[in-house]
Amino acid sequence: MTRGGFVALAGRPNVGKSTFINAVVGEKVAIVSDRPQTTRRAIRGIHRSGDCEIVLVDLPGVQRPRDALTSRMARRVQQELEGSDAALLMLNGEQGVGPGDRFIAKTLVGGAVPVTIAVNKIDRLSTAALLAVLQQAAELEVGEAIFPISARRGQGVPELLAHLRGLMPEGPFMYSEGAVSDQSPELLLAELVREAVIRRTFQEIPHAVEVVVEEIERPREGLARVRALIWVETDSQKGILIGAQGRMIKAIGTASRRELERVLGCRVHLDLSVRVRRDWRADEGLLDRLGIT
Ligand SMILES: Nc1nc2c(ncn2[C@@H]2O[C@H](COP(=O)(O)OP(=O)(O)OP(=O)(O)O)[C@@H](O)[C@H]2O)c(=O)[nH]1
Ligand SMILES: [Mg+2]
Repeated sequence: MTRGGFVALAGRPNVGKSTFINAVVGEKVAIVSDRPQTTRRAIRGIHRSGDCEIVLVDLPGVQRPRDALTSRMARRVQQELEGSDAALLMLNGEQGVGPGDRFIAKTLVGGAVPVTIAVNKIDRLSTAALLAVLQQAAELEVGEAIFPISARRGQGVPELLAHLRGLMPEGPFMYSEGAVSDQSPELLLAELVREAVIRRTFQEIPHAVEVVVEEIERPREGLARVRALIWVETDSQKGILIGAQGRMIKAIGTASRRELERVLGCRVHLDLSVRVRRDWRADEGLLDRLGIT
């Protein structure tokens, strides 16, 4: 008999949820950055071992909603948590437990799904600091187990996975063998371009950017042509993204193309353009079409 289920990842922005998913899946399915609020959609990353399939659901970091975009992100987190078989509450060991973590923990207490806590980034901690943060995690009084991990280095990840496996109900596999995520190729490529943008921009720009891949063409063996639009909200943001003599957009293009070539396994011709799309974050119809639901 096989087992399998969904594990939803809850936690503040920037604690390392997407890094953890990539580590477990063994491939980059979710983009990562040191800016908060990188993840916008629930992304399913699939891990199969032996008779057990764990579908990890990467989620946006929980924060106070400011607009239609962040309201949808918050609602998605709630829905995914309710629909999963287990919740993994991730904490940033380097920062310790704060009010944001306590708020999320409260929403998980008394829910129908079992909660496990992961204290991440222990590669940055002394033994004394680790013990202190484990104590704080225990004081959240949620969850039946706490695992210290480093998503970046892999420490503690096998032990955590073994525990999660034990929580999965009996049932058939939901994804075919070798599947790593439920994202369309267009979405994955758009996300990789967005990651390149986020990593090179500051302040409000990472939040104001969305990327849409309009077309992936295969004109011949060994070559893909990808057409992508980078949306920003104002002309001044557009100016920054293009940069003096087009240097910024060129750097973004080079970095993105490298990632796209890695994923597609062939040469990529990337056609990038920057468009101003005012208030896209407040446009409910547009957010629907972007799959941010
Ligand atoms: N030192 C260290 N850094 C880590 C570890 N895991 C993640 N990070 C870093 O933490 C930052 C945030 O990682 P993400 O995986 O994007 O965090 P997230 O929780 O998905 O963030 P949101 O999508 O914004 O909610 C990145 O700079 C990662 O490289 C870890 O185990 N150790
Ligand atoms: Mg993330």
